[in-house]
Amino acid sequence: MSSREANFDGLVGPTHNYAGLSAGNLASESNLGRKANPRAAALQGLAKMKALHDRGYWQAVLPPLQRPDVAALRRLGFIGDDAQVLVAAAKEPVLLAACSSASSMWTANAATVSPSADTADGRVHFTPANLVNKLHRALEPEATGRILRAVFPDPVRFAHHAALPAHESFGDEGAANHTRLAMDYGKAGVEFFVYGKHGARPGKQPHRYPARQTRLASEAIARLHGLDSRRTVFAQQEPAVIDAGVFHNDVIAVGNLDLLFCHESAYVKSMAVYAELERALGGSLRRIVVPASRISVATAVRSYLFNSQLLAVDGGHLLLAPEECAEDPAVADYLAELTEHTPIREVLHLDLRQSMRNGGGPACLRLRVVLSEEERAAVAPGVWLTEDKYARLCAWVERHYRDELAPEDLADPALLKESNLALDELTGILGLGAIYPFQQ
Ligand code: SUG
Repeated sequence: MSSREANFDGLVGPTHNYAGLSAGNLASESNLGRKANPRAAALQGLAKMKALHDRGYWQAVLPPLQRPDVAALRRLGFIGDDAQVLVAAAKEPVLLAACSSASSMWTANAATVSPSADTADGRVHFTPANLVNKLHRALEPEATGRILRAVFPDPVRFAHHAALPAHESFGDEGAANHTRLAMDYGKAGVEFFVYGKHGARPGKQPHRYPARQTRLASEAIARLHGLDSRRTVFAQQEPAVIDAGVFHNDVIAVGNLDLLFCHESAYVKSMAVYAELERALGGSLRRIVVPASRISVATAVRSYLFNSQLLAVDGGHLLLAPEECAEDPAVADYLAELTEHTPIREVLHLDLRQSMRNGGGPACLRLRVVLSEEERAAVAPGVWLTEDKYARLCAWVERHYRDELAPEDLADPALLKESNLALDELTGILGLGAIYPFQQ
């Protein structure tokens, strides 16, 4: 039975804002305090989902986590009813912002996923990322795991693991540092893990910004998922690029099927990495390696060229890039040539500016899950995007989301009420039942 790739996009939550929470993510740092537009953010994300659905791709929606996370604020010692907790927490704006971030929208960081063709027990395996490097993101894994279990419920087809131990040695950022290459979606493929540092041994690592992913974490996931070591490749990200703002591998590389599109500075000993991928793939790896002479790392980070989605089309690939790529002359020139002499047949630009200002481009907003037809039929049916679901979700956003939100608005008890009301209704639209703690 044929397998295909499905994209599970994170729906942007009602608290989307710019709190400058991610050191090493240049967009997040530079947009601190700017007013956000949660309504536009959610609609931009939905428009991306719709564009891919319209082109015939399997497209699904993952609901946002409940924010502000009042339970987390209580764990930090803020007391009283919900409104009192928020007012008290407002005196510690960094903590309130961390507990209010809509960062679960970047579902490339939700989990690492291995398709059933790659795993020893023939199930699709999921390990939620522990995201230990950033306080606001470290609050995600438990609830994310709960949502993944609700969306992929069948234990015969889907295996769910707990997030790795919440310690820096096992820093794990999920699919953002994991690429699956294969000659065909349904055939055993190569799982390619990229880490920033080892986790237990000293060695090459960035000086300025953190290496969020460790090799120890990637190795643990490969074991948990029952991957074949002959088809598993580990590579270190070049520390200098992390220091230049490449906080995840998906900011400097993207792969799909037998194609790898990356910057020449992405990896330590890149030639050896390509050779290993080629050997593991057992077929010829197609590579588009962009030299610094064409596009500098700084331009790649600014434009988010490599955070594009690479999708299979007849006889090649479609590149779904952020609009910022069309605005940068060097990137625009490069992309114009790309379709002439590479397997990339078409480039589609989309406006995802609201998410981009927090360092989240097209690829950050989606979790890729390769599924057979039977596995697809075992997914909670209500999460698939359809024409009708798209219309209902847009109307739902228009009804519940604010069009302006600043970090100081996070203490507003009305925002919590609005958000919970919206999420309660959303679980009905997606047919997911009571997934949020406030619904229990
Ligand atoms: O973890 N930004 C996210 C962006 C994640 C992008 N994901 C991938 N590359 N796959 C992060 O740094 C910023 C939130 C703020 O500053 O308000 C934030 O969390």
